[in-house]
Amino acid sequence: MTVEVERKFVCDAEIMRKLQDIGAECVGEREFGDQYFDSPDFLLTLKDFWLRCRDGQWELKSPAVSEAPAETLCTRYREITSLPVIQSEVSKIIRESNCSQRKQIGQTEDTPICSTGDTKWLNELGLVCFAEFRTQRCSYVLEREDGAVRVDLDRADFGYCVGEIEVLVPEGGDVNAALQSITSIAEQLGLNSEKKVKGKMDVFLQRNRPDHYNKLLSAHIL
Ligand code: V4E
Repeated sequence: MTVEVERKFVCDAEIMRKLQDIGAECVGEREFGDQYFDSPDFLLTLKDFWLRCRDGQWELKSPAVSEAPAETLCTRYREITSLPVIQSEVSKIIRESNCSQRKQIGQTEDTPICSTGDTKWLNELGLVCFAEFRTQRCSYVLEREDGAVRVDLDRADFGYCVGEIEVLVPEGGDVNAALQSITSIAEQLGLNSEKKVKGKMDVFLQRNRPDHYNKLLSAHIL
């Protein structure tokens, strides 16, 4: 389990030059496809849980609890990539939320929900894909005394571009140090906007799933 500490930023035409100027090394470009899943009544995302399959690789992001002070421009999410752990966490949330309905249709707490089938577990938990898009990503790495910082420049296939400065902190690691590294790199890159920048999902939902988007806005998730 790791914690992803991240700050998004608006990419301008100069960003690649600025990254080179501060010593960031381009480590490659790739394209990937994401599918995000939730129940039709948004049980996961309304709890700020994001279940994703990226080119066959599953990941669950959920809000990280840490002692580092709240900071509006950076997000912190716990990342889980083990499918059995993901299935167990997601089952728990769905079961807790649906407890009474499930009992009415004859299922009990002991009913096994996850099975080995490829996507059978999604059907069994009533999860559906609510967002699907592809991203072209150009990645840079900046080696610092306190560790490596990654900067990704993303272009989604629905025409939205966003940059991210990201540090992965191992379990129990120093989230504060990660926040400081990110802030220092943002300053070096001349990112002085105090406004939170929208992620790809924010823009995707706003354009394609306004009901879902408005529910998440009302719940202060986005
Ligand atoms: C956590 C989250 C979502 C899941 C996707 O996260 P994100 O880091 O935006 O996407 P991506 O493609 O860069 O993933 P990576 O390659 O880093 O794993 S979708 C919405 N959220 C919540 C969220 C939020 N509330 N505010 C901001 C600024 N970002 C994300």
